[in-house]
Amino acid sequence: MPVDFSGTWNFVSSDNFEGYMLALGIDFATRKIAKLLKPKKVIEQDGDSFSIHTTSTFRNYSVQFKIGEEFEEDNKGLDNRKCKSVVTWDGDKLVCVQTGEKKNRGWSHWIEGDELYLELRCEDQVSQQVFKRA
Ligand code: VL7
Repeated sequence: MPVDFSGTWNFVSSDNFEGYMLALGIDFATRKIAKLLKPKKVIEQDGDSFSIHTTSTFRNYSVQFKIGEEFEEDNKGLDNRKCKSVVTWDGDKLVCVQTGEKKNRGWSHWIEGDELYLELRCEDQVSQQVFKRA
């Protein structure tokens, strides 16, 4: 049985989100707002199908995918760059590779106890976010 990421997850903490946003070329004003946000994640997992909704008081972002199936991602409201994304399992970790203009771009999700971890990667920057089950 694979891990079940389904549920509502509330923001706990993050580190180096600023470095990640700088690597993505996010402007100063947007970064100042974005770093204060405490986003919520709602994840629906049905077999190999996932939807991840990230919501905040400033911007929302949603993505749907099936494990192993490449999809076009537009990152609308984030850096607005398009990339080809694919999500696979690495053991109990969900690993997304986002191929496009930015090197080494992607993210991973995993669960430890009642906490959801998100590692965001872009170029030489790594940011980690922690969420707790609502
Ligand atoms: C993670 C933000 C910075 C622009 C607004 C910030 C709004 C709330 O990749 C993500 O999640 C994955 C894994 O769960 C699924 O899509 C979204 C947020 C990355 C990048 C760009 C700052 C402006 C944050 C939507």
